[in-house]
Amino acid sequence: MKRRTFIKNSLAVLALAGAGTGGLSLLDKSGFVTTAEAKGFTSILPIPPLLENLDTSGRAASFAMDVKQGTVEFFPDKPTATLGYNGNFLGPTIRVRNGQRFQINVNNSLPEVTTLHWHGLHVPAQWDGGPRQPVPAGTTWSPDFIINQQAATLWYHPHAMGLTGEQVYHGLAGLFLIEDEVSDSLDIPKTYGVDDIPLVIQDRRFFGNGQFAYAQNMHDVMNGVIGNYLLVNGVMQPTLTVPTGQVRLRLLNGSNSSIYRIAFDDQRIFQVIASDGGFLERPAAMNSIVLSAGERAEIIVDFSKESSYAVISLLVDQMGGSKFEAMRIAVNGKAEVTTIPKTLRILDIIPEAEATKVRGFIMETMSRGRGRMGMGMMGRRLTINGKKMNINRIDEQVDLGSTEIWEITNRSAMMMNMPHSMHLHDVQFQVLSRNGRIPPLHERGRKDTVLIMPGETVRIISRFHDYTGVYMYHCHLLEHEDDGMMGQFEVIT
Ligand SMILES: [Cu+2]
Repeated sequence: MKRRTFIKNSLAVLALAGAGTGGLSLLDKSGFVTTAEAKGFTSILPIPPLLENLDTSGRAASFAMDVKQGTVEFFPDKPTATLGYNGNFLGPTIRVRNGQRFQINVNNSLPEVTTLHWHGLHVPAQWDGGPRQPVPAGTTWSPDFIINQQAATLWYHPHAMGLTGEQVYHGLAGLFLIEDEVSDSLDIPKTYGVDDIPLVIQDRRFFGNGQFAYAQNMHDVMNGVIGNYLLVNGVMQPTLTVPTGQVRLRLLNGSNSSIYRIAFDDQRIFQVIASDGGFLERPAAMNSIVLSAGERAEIIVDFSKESSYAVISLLVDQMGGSKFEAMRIAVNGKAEVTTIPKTLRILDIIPEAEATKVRGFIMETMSRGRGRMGMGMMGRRLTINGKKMNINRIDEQVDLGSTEIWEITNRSAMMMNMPHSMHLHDVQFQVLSRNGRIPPLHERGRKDTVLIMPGETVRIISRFHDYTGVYMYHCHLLEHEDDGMMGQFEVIT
């Protein structure tokens, strides 16, 4: 991961050069703020408000979402221009039930086009919210569909052509939780904001005037826009107070292009109970977990043995970049849940023999034979199967009702050892293998986004059921996606 050391080293050197001036004045030559002046963990972790309608009488859950501009004072007296859903930064947590009819009016109050993509949702193509469903400035888009999948921690964010990275960076993202009879019946922490805690983890960098330093120069496109400040639910260095018992954390790597290794300062073991698309068969014990941009995991952490007011730190290692003390967790109060179940749900395993087709996808940082440094590479870098996104071209056609294996290879050229994060719309897939090996326990449930390291081949299997139409597959490093590392598959009858 040499790719990020350039930024990091240059920032570190310049930060040292400016040491002593304090706070916001520590800038490097490019004008980025380079020191994380401590907030001292004095802020309380904000919990995004719930947008839900638990009426199960058959009526639709109807919501309104305003996509708007705002400001946030990440630094005193330097308001940062932001974007938010129904607020200044990030959005509410939508919570629905499997089988519920979901209606929402998405009103675009921005001066530019946006879209709203339901990341991980199995929805009709017309309501997917990808680049094919633009919501022009000043208009309203009104999806209406039936929730048709198991309990999971999903999320939503904009996905307009070439604008995804910038809009997400400025604050457009929120969680989307689905509950079902299994999540109801399991004896796991499920009181939202008390022992069931959403954590949207993102990094940002800032200019000295407090504005987000979002650029798409060539370096940032290739490496992703990597931040030197860490936000959890939109706040730097917050503290969360939890009860003395089992606590469920719903982790989202909501960064644009970072890969996070998440752990606790005492290296404690926690139980991973869910991947992107829902519960695992049984909890997987780990003491750190890697999430690439767009991936989620639900973990349960045992705080039952802590004394009152014990403080544990959540650490986020931006692999190849900075290491952050992201958040502190103070333990206090009566436990709601003290033990967790040994089994979670029967996995609906997709047998390999069910697949009728195998497709290959090469994610490449530089197209072979055209990779000479110079003008020739400008339009060709970051491709899938040698192509960049073209909204007028369907790259793959898939039969409705079929099961397919997709073999995805990260073939990074020399000196361009770039990880990628492959995301498919429409489906929740199952990982068959990583470089020929069975994936680790926590990757054996349903997923919609998968990290593919340089040189790796990951085989996934999915069922293309229920809906026809055009969907995207793309790298979820958002600067790669915006540069065209994306293709379209059409499900046909
Ligand atoms: Cu990528």
